Amino acid sequence: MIDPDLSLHEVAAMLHVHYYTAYGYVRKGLLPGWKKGRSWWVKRSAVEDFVSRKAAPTAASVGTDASTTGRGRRGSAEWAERLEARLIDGDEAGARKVLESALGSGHDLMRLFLDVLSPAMASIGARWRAGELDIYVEHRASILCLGLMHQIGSRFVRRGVSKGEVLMGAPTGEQHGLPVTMAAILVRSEGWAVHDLGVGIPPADFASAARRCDDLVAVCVGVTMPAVLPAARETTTAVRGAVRQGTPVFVGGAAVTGVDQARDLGADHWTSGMPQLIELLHLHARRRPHPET
Ligand code: B12
Repeated sequence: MIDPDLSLHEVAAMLHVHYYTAYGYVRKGLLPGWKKGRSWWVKRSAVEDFVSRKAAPTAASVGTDASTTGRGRRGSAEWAERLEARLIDGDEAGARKVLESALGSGHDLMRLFLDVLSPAMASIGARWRAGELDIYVEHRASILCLGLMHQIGSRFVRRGVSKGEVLMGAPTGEQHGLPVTMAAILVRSEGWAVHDLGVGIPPADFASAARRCDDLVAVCVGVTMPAVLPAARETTTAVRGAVRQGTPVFVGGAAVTGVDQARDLGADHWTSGMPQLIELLHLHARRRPHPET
C-alpha cells in the first residue's frame, strides 16, 4: 500500500490545525517526521496513527483520574510493562510503537526514558537474575533500547546556540553504557553539546577528552557497578587536573547513592536524578566565564 509523504501544510489541513500547531507536534516528537532541505515531512500513516491516538478515550472523556491516562505513575507503569514485553520478544517495531504511543499520551522525553524505558530494563535485569530470562534476551533488549533511544532522542535535539559542552562517559571496568547514553540524550535535548564517550574509558583518556573541549560546562562520570567505584575516583582525579578551575565534575548512576559518597569519589556534586542534574548544569552554565576569557 502506498504511504505518501505529506508536507506540514498538508498535515495541518488533515488535522484541521494551524501550520505552527502541526510544526509543534513534529518538533515535540508527538508526530514522527523528518527534515529534507528546509521542509518537514510526515508519512500519511503517521498522521492517521496520531488521529487514532487522539481519538482514544482519555481520563477527561471517561471520567477517571489522571493515573489511568498514561500520564500518571500507573499509566507509565502500564507503558513500561508493554515495552518490556516487546523488548523481551525482540520486537523492534512493536517497542517503537509503544514508545511513540506513550509520547502521544503525554509523556515528554524525560518521562519516557525515566518512567517507561528505564523500569522496563530494570525489570528485564531482575528477571534475568531470577533465572527467568536467558542472557541473550537481555542483551538483545539493551541493543534495541539503545537504537530506539537514539532514534527518538534525535527528534528532541535543540537547534540554535549551544549552552556549552558536557562530557559524559563511564570508567574502565564499566560496561553499562545504556544509562550514560540515556543521560547524555536527555542533557542534549536541553541544548547542551554532549560528548558521550561510552564505557570503559581509562582516566587519562577521559582527561584528554576534557582537555580538547573549548567550551566545557561540566564532566559527568557514570557508574552502575559498585566494583567500578575505585576507577571512578581515578577518573575524577585525572579529569580535575585537565579542566579549568571551577568546572564541575559530577558522579552519578546506580552505584552512587549519596552526596558524601560522591564527594569521597572526588566529585563536586551528586544529584538524585536527571531533572536535578539539568538544573545544576543550568546554574553552572550561567556562572562560568566566557570561553575566550
Ligand atoms: C542492560 C544491562 C547490562 C548490559 C549493559 C548493556 C549496555 N549497553 O548498557 C550488559 C549485558 C553488558 C550487562 C553486564 C553486566 N551486568 Co548488567 N544490567 C543491565 C540492566 C538489565 C539494565 C541497565 C540499564 O540500562 N538500566 C536502565 C538505566 C537507564 O537506569 P539507571 O542505571 O538508573 O540510569 C539512570 C541513572 O543512573 C542516571 N545516570 C547514569 N549515569 C549518570 C551519570 C551522572 C553524572 C548522573 C548525574 C546520572 C547518571 O541516568 C540514567 C537515566 O536516569 C541492569 C538492571 C537494572 N536494574 O538497571 C543490570 C545490572 C545493572 N547488571 C548487573 C550485573 C551484575 C551485570 C554483570 C556483572 C553480569 C555478569 N555476571 O556479567 C555484568 C557487568 C558488566 C560490567 N562490568 O559493567 C546488576 C548489578 C548489580 C550490582 N548492583 O552490582 C544489575 C542491577 C542486574 C541485576 N538485577 O542483578 N548488564
